[in-house]
Amino acid sequence: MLKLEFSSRARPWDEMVPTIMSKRALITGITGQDGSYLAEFLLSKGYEVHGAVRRVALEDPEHRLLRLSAARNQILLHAASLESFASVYQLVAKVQPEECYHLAAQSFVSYSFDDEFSTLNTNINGTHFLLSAVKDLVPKCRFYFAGSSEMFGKAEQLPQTEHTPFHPRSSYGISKVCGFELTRNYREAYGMHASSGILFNHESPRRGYEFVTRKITAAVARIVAGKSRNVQLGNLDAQRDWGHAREYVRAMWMMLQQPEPDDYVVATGETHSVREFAELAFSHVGLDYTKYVETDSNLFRPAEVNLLLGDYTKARTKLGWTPSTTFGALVREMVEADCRALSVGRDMFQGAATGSMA
Ligand code: GDR
Repeated sequence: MLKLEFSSRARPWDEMVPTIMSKRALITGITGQDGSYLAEFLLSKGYEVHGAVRRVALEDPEHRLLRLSAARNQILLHAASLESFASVYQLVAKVQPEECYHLAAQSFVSYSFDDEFSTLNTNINGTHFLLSAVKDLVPKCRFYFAGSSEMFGKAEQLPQTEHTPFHPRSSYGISKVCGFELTRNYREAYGMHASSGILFNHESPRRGYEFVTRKITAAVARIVAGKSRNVQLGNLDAQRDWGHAREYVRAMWMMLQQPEPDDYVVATGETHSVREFAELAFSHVGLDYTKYVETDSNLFRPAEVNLLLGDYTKARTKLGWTPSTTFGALVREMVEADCRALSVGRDMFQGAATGSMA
């Protein structure tokens, strides 16, 4: 945290010099993959970082705050429930943020088919409550909403841009369209600096185990360690535009530094199937994925999003943002991290360790 204050030896005219204070940011969803990278990034920029967490997270920090271990002592955490307007209002009143990053959501698409009602309630109300509280209490606060490529769903264009019509295929996707429209409406109706990132899939060693990439890389490590024999997956033919989460949080911050609020696609411009991901992950430890991957029809979704590919031209030209981690480097980093956690695989890693797209 950067905070310059005058010493007792300050001279009278020093009062003319403005005190440099750090900016105050509030992150919802700070315990997740993106929240933890964003917290670290904002700290590196000298921000005072506040995070909203569930009360249970404070009661079980060893597990629930694991991703925050590097930043834990430098951030301020507040127990809050995004399902209660009163709680959100109190949170914003207490923190008085200058930038607010709203990342918290029920973010697992598969689960949204099991419980549409809670997904819609939590995701839509959470965004609405926060926007409303920010408008009332800190109207100059810059607001970021975590939109998603799932809003494109059964996409009508390839690649997808900020102008591609939405056709969500799950209650999760619908909730994100609603949050996106709420954010746009608060921008237009109340003049708020409110922006949405339309982020395509972004992964890292901090990804939750329920998502397909981490499920695969964790399975590779367990198989190498002799703890598992195989892994069950659903639709191997789904194609996604996969980038690195650490780079995507930088784009969030860049959006809030612009003079005008706007919406941006954040993607790599490259798409790969789940099958390709599995093939590469297993081949990195010298294994043939066909011997270990089984398909389970129960893991197919009632309505699938088959192909996502993002065009990030606007983010590149207006924000100056570009991705740099290749698909191969992302898969490798995740496999190696999972293998390292089980102390296996070091002598098996295949291929050169180049991480850049350039
Ligand atoms: P997604 O991510 O739904 O794209 O949303 P996920 O990793 O869950 O699925 C990607 C694709 O893989 C297929 N798949 C499986 N998925 C899971 N989870 N488990 C499996 O066993 C499996 N087998 C095949 C899926 O059918 C799908 O096509 C992610 C989330 O982070 C969202 O919150 C975010 O908004 C979007 O990315 C951008």
